[in-house]
Amino acid sequence: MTTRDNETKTFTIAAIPADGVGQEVVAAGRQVLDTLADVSGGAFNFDWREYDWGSDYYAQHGVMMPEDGPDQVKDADAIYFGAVGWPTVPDHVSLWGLRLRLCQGFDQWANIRPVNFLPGIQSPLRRADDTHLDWVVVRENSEGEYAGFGGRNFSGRPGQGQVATQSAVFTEVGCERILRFAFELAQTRPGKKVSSVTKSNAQQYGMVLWDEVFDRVAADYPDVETESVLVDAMSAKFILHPEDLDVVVASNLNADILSDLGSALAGSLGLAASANLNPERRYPSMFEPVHGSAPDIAGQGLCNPLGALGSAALMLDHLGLPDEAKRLQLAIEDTCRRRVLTPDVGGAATTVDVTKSVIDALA
Ligand code: GGG
Repeated sequence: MTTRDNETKTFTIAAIPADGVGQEVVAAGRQVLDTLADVSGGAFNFDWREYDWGSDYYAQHGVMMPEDGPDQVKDADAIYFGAVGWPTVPDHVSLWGLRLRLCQGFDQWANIRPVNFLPGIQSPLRRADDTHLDWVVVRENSEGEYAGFGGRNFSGRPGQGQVATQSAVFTEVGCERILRFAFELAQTRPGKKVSSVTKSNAQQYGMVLWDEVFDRVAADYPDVETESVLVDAMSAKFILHPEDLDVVVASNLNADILSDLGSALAGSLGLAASANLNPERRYPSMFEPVHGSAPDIAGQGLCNPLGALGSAALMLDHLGLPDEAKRLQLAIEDTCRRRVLTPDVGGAATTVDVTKSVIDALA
């Protein structure tokens, strides 16, 4: 961040729209954030640096991003990301070549995925008090099942007994930092509860270590209610007793799955925002909608920009602009209340209509 004339703060943001609808939602987010800067009366602005990395870049260069890509964005105040994945590139190649490379390279070990029930959006739960529901999934984002450990044997003999191993890695340091993060987040929320999710009856090494660290860390937060729940039971609880949830902390894979379930219950994956945080602020954090590139609707102006706009609100908070974050969140809620909605949440509006509605509510 730089300050000009002791007045205007300039935030350098690396925008990486990447694939499919990522292009549309990052464009929407940039417009909305520039509007907020315009109405701030010169208090701040954004210096956007856009990168053309992704599956098209792969088609030309054989890699999702250049070798020195992380170096190119390491000094940004934040990264604003779209979505990764396209049918022309194997999914594991695109994911590891771009999104996971940035998350792991920048030690963005805490992934925050709020589950927000917005006014005017019909939840499949169909409860009278849906809009009172609000919980947050905290995802361990650097190790666990996505540590990248494993290998393939006998791959030259397809159909004749190939073997693949994929190990989950749980370190005591990795468990402790994400669990403390969850407790500290819970202390800022009215619910003051942490639900820790594992499958430690079946995964008897790493997830038992997680449970043990959870019990040890919990003792330092006597004001926070706790529970340990197996992931299968937690999936049922999301649907049957969502009012019992506040902060739900889980390993990389379990939280990835649970956060999709949560956003579907809130009405649509298209609404879900997320922050990949390097809490020490040694490296830039990355803000992105939870959804992927949605090749089936990409380029048609039909995708829901609200997940990306909610992620922009999380980014504003991270940049030290909590009032602007709140203002953007209220503009999102206003748009939902007026039912300017894309088809995934039962409306007929386009991506541009929804973006314009949020901008109108801000201006
Ligand atoms: N904007 C999120 C995104 O592009 N997700 C694609 C994906 O497959 N992500 C897997 C993960 O979250 O680890």
